Amino acid sequence: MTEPNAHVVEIERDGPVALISFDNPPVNAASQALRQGLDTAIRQLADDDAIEVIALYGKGRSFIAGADIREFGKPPRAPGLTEVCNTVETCAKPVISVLHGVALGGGLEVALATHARVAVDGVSLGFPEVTLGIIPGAGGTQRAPRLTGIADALDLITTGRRIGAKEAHELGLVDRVETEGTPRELALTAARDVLSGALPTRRTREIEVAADDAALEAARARIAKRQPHLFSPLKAVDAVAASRRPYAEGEATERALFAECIDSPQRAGLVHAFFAERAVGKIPEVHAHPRAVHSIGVIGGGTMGSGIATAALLAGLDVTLAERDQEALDRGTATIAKNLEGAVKRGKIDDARRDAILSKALTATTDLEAFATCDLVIEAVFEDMEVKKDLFAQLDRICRDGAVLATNTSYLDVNEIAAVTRRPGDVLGLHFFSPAHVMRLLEVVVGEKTAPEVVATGFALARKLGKVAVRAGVCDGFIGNRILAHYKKAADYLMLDGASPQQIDRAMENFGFAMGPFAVSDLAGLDIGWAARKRLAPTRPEAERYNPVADRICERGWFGRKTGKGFYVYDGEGPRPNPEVDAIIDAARAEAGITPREFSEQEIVERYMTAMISEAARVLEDGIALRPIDIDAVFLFGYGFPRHHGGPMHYADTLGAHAILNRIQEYAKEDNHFWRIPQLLEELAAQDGTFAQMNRET
Ligand code: T1G
Repeated sequence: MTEPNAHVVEIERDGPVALISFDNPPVNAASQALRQGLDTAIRQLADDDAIEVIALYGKGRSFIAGADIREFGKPPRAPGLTEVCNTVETCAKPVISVLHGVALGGGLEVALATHARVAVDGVSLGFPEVTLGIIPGAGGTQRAPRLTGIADALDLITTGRRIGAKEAHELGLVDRVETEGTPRELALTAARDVLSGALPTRRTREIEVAADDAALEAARARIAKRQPHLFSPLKAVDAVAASRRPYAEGEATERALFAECIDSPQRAGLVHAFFAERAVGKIPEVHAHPRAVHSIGVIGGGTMGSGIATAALLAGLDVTLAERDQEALDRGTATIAKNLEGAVKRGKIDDARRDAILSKALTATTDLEAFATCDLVIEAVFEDMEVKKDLFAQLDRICRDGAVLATNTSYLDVNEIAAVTRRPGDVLGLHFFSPAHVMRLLEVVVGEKTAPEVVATGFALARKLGKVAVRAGVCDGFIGNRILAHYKKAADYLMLDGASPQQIDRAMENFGFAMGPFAVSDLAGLDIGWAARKRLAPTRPEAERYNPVADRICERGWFGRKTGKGFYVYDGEGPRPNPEVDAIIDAARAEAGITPREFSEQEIVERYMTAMISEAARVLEDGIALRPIDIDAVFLFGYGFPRHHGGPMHYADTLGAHAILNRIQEYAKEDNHFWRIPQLLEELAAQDGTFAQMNRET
C-alpha cells in the first residue's frame, strides 16, 4: 500500500485515536496529493487494529478550501474526491472532522462524509461551486439535504452563501461548536468523546430526505429571476432533487450533472474571473515596501469624495474630509452618514460602530491645512485640470514629507498634475468607481515618476478597503473609461443606423450585463458624458461619425434618472422608453441621410463586443494595462461585465483572434475610421495565439 503523502497528509497516533492532518499551503486545496494521501490514510487506519477512531483536521489557515481549482479543465487524476469521500464515509471505524478557517466546496464535502463534525468558532462553511460555474461534485448535493433538509441545502448550494459555525449548527450541518482550542487539540478531545459515547456518530448517506417539492420550485423560480444567465444553479437544483432517491442513484445523477457543468464555457469564464481577482496583485512593484497609511484626507464631499471617505471609514481609517465651504461640507458629511446608515441596514456594522466612526474617526473641515498630518490625501473634486493643479500645489506645501498625494480623476493626465509638485514620485491616481464604498474596482494609475513604494501603497490601501486594485498607465480614461468611450460609440452608431436604445440595452442585458449602455448612462447622469464630449469636441477627427442624440436629450434638461427623464422615463412605475427620444433619433438619422435598417440581437452584441475588444487590444499595445487579465478584472469589478464570460479578453479568446479580425474587416467596409485593426490582434491571429498566453508570459 502507498504511504500517505508525507508532505501533505500526516497520521499521528495517540492510543486508540488516529489524527489525520492536512498541510497543503496556502489554503489546503484538495489537490491530487491531498486526495491520495487521505484515501490511503483512511484505508491504512481501517486495517490497523490498534485504532478505534479517526479524526481529521487541517494545519495552517484552514480545514480544506475545496477542490484545487487549478486542476479544472485538465485530465482528472485519481482518486477523485467522490471516491475519497466514499472511502471516508464507508470506513468501518468512526471518522470525525474538526473544521476551522474555511471548509468550502470539496472541503465541506469531505466533512459531510465524516460521521460527526466539530466547527471551530470563526469557521466559514459553504458551497461556492455555483460561483465557479459548477455544482458540488463529491456528494455535497446528496449529503447536505440529508442533514439540513432540501430547502436549506438548496439555499446554500444555489447561492454559494457562506455561513458561520453557529448557523451551521442550527442547520444541522455540524454537531458541535467549539470556541477554544487548536484544531489538533479539539480533534483529540472529540475523538475521545466518540469513544466515551459523548459525541454520537452516524453515516450521512443513511439518513432519509423528506420531500419538499415546494422548495425545489421556489429555488427554480428564484434562479430564473436572479441568475437567469447561469447554467449551473439549475443543475444544482436537479442534483438536490435526486437526493430523495437511494444514495448511489443520487450520486450518479450528481456526477452526470457535474460533468455537464465542468465542460461548460461558463465554468471556464467564472474560474478565469476567480483568478483575475488574484492575478492583478502581481505587479512589478510587488517587492516595494508600502508606506503606512492610518489617516487619509479626502478633498471634495460630492458623491465620489463621500463614497471614498465612507470606504476608508468602514475599513477603520481616520478620515479628514475637506470642502470649500460649510454648506458643501455639511452635504458631504450627511452623505457619509447616509452611506453608513446603509452599512448598518446591510448588517456590515452596528449602530455603536457607526456612532463611533462619526464622532471619532471622521473630521470635517474647510481648511486644507488639516491635511498636514495625513498619510495619504485623495483629491476628488470636479474634473478641471486648473483646479486640480492649484490643489496639488497647495497639498505640496501643506502635506508632510512622505505623504502620498492621489487624484481620483477619471481621465486627466496624472503626470501633468504631478508636475506642479516638488514630489512627483509621491503622486499617483487612485480612480474609484461610483458608488465608491460599494464598487470593488480601484484603478491605481501610475505616472512616469510615481515611486514603486507609492504604487505599492496604493495596492495596500486597496486591500485594506476590500477593493480589487488594477495597475493602469496614464492616458485619457486609463483602462476602463478609455475602452468604454470606444464601445459606447459603437452603441451610438448602432442607434443611428437603426437599432433603438431599448433594443441595444436588451441585447446587452441578454448577453449578461445587469444594465445596457443607455440605462447605465441614465443612471450615471447624461450630463457627465455630455461634458466629456464637449471637452473632446476640438480634437474629434473629421472622419469620425457623430451621434448627437444624447446631446439633444441633454439640451432639453433631461440628464437621466436624476431628472426623471433621459433615454427612459422614471416616474415611479419603473423605467419605460422615453417616447420623445424617438423623434430626436429620427431627426438625427434624417440629418445624416441615414435610412434605418434592422439589427438582430446577435449583430448588436457582435458589434458592441468587437469594439470593446478592439480598444482593449490597443490599451494593451500601449502598455496602459499590464496583461489581458488586468483588463478583464477592470470590467468584472467596475463595469458589471457578466462574470460567466470571464471579462472581455477571456471572451475574445472564446471567439478567437481570427473571427474578431474578420468582423472588423467586414465592418470597416462601411466605416474604416472607427473600425481599425489593432496590430496586436493581427499578430495574435497570425500566430494563432490567445490573450491567455499573454497572461502566462508576463
Ligand atoms: N484551488 C487552488 N488555488 C486556490 C484555491 C483553490 N480552491 N483557493 C485559493 N487558492 C489560491 C489563490 O489563487 C491564491 O493564490 C492563494 O490560494 C491564496 O488565496 C468537488 C469541485 C480559501 C477563502 O471556491 O474562496 O470544491 O494568487 O488570496 O483571501 O465539489 O481563496 O497566491 O497564487 O484568495 O485568504 C471550492 C476558493 C472549489 C474556494 C482564502 N472552493 N478560494 O482566501 O487567500 S470547487 C472554493 C477562496 C470544489 C467540489 C468542487 C479563497 C479562500 P496566489 P487568496 P484568502
